[in-house]
Amino acid sequence: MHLSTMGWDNFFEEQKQALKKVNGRIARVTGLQKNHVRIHDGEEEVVVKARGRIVRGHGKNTLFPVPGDYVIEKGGVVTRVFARKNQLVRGAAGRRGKLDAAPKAKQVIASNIDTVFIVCGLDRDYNLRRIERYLTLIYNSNMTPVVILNKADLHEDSEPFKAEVEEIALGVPVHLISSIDGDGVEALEPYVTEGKTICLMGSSGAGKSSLVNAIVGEEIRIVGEVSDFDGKGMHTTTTRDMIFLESGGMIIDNPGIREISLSDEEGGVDDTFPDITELAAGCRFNDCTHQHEPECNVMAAVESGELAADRLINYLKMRLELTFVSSRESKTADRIEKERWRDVAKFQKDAKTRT
Ligand SMILES: Nc1nc2c(ncn2[C@@H]2O[C@H](COP(=O)(O)OP(=O)(O)O)[C@@H](O)[C@H]2O)c(=O)[nH]1
Ligand SMILES: [Mg+2]
Ligand SMILES: [Zn+2]
Repeated sequence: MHLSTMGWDNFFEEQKQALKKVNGRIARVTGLQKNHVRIHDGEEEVVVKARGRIVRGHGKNTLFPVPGDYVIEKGGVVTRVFARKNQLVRGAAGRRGKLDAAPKAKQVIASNIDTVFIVCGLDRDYNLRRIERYLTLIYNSNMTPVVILNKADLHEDSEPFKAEVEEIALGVPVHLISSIDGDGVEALEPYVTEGKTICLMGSSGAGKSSLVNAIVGEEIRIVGEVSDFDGKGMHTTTTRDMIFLESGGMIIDNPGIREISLSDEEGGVDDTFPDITELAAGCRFNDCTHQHEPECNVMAAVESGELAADRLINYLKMRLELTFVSSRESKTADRIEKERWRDVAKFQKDAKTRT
């Protein structure tokens, strides 16, 4: 293996050329735990330290390495993190029900990703609203999503699930697969060609590790394993998150996402709900909240059956959640929480009485 087959390209080469000299070796981060980083330089994989909690990055930025990063390591210590092409960011989550509910800092989970696989099991895991949340997070991170509906073997006909997801994930490829018997897995090959990096997202039990095994054709990941994270979403042991495929592609499994919360600087909610954004253009008021205003085109679409009430409810929930995240006023968390749900509850009630 060579760095260039590990996704290293001109974007990083230019950064390297801008350095006076490379003091150490260049490698890619394949896993991490608090102060330890697992790196692969194309020849060997070693566990090294990230000095303190912060490492000198590109220019004046300080970056803590995450899986997918390219770094310079010297003498067992990571000394530099190359600037990222993109980063998967878990939004700031307020600690609910506590007085000190200041939003936590945003957390970077993985970087330099070409495609994110949203893995969803066609069992109890199946949840359209959760898929919408993942989509928003991925769009906010400037990445390309693909939905993988796993465990298709549990149903005689799983096509209706696909159709349903396609309806909410507009323009996003949706694949039906079974990791257990390998059905549909070959359709994922175009995403994992040489130098491409995939990141897996999805609930515990969705079948992410099984999918890795199905793609590799060997039991290299432990199925049924519940990952061991500390409060910051970091592994408590230095596990290997990045898997190198024979095709030259890479898959990051378990990069430290257990729950999703959102931030919305890039308009990810609107990207996830383009149908609602379009309908909203027909509302009488520019700042219509689509909850109680007269001549609201969005509510009209729900009433006529053109837009699913559930979809609007999820959209409103996400909007409220984002308001919550950005709300740094002196209100107590309880108060914000109450307000946050009041409007949704009212809408749900209204929607029921309307239909
Ligand atoms: N029926 C069925 N079960 C599956 C499939 N893929 C995974 N599972 C089961 O789902 C459970 C969780 O799988 P795992 O790969 O550990 O999920 P992870 O937590 O997302 O990594 C295990 O019991 C697997 O055997 C599938 O395609 N079909
Ligand atoms: Mg797993
Ligand atoms: Zn409206």
